[in-house]
Amino acid sequence: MTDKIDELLRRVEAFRPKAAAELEEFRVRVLGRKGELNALMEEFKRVAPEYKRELGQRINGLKTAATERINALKEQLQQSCADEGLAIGDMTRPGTAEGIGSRHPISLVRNQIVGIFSRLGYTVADGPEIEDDWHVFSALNFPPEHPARDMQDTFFIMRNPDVLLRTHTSSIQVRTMERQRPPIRVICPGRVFRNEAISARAHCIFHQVEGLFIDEGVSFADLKQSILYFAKELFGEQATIRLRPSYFPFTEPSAEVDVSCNLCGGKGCNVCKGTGWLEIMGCGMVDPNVLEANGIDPKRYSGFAFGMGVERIAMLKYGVRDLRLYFENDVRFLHQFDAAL
Ligand code: 2U9
Repeated sequence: MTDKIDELLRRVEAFRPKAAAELEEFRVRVLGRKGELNALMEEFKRVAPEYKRELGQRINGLKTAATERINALKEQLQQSCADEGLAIGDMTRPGTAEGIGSRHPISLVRNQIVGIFSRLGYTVADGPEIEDDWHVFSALNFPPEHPARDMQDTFFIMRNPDVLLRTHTSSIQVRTMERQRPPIRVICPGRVFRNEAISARAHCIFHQVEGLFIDEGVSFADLKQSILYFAKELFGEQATIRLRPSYFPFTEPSAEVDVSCNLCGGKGCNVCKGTGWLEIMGCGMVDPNVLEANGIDPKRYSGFAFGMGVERIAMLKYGVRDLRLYFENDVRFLHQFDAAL
């Protein structure tokens, strides 16, 4: 019985009516003739004499607390109606607007990126976050001594070197190649995990979107034109790109892609550090070793792949200076994206 009394007391204290009718309904339910308090009184009659004193005091306390709270709430409601010059029960009173949430900036930007490639004919693919060595490293031409395989860089589960959190979404493309023959055209969004210290520029969890296109006769020119189309769709028609040579184990040749700075129009500012360019992604022609390891004949087929960090793209697009803001979920930050797509 003590539990029941305490539970009702908690409900009384937590009750926040929006309208007088709601308060009256609550009052009848708690204090009315057939209400919850009287039901407790009935139960009290059957309580053993040695418990009567303590329980009686508790029920009386509950009755006083409920009456006082309901009266106070009634006064509050009357006051707020008086402030607005309206009477209780006035059906013309404006309603109370419920605040609704908005999409997270990472979801917004991921959807934009995926939408652009979907319109180019890519299908969206998904895969597990907990992976094995083959799908994250070996199938992608990572040599056994590559530093990414190190505990310093990768989260292994239960110290098992074959159970790990994926460090890139490339494992989704590997799984796509297992079940599909070329032509393959997939876009793979997802969360990835790296053993990194958290700072304004790095996080141990972030989001990637990667793409893979394999068919007969796919060339570097196809790659460049696809990326240019993507950059113009995302940053505007004025955007241009440049490719700088780079290295990844899974692509050859490989390149880093820069887009012309959308803040200074390429003249140079503090965001692009005076260069006029912002790095947005990496890309390259799929290494023949990768095609072969995944059962695709490199003499017949070629392909390109690309990958980007969604947090980074969102930072460049919306001028976000600190990556940690994405993970704090402070509504004052999130509501700034209400108007975005
Ligand atoms: C297969 C073959 C090739 C995916 C690629 C990149 C280049 C790249 C980084 C961008 C910033 C990761 O988020 S980041 O740190 N990615 O530069 N990713 S090409 O290449 C693949 C994937 C799958 C089978």
